[in-house]
Amino acid sequence: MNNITLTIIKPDAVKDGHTGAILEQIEKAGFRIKALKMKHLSENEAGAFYAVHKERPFYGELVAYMSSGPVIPAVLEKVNAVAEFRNLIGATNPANAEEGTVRKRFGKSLQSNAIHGSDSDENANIEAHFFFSDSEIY
Ligand code: 3AN
Repeated sequence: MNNITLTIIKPDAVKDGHTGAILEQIEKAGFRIKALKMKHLSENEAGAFYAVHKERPFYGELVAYMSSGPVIPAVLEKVNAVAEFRNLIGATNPANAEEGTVRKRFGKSLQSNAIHGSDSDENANIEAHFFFSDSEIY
């Protein structure tokens, strides 16, 4: 357990002005922000980030969506961060997410589901370093 996770506030949630509310919910849930930035991913960068999903039918749409506007990636710290954060954000499909979760509050659809959370400690490290160098993580 490395106690960090990587989140991305996705393009729709940023565009719709939910960044402040989402960051507030994250901090109130006990996560410490170790790194934060705004970035507009190119299609190549979005494709590289989601390379694990390359064979999935929704890959092309996912890459187009994630490069459609600026996103806000952040490295977060909490004991058991990966699992705790996935509880906070809720199910991938907002329609199935529990009441009060970030995806229930701000997600619009399976694709535009407001926020990303790493799915393992290994991927949390890889994803954190996709967006941030060691000197940008505090
Ligand atoms: P999670 O983000 O909950 O770990 P993944 O890793 O299965 O879910 O999917 C990555 C992203 O791909 C999701 N956040 C969602 O935006 C998108 N996605 C997943 N399944 C579908 C689908 N069937 N159709 C369209 N987009 C999808």
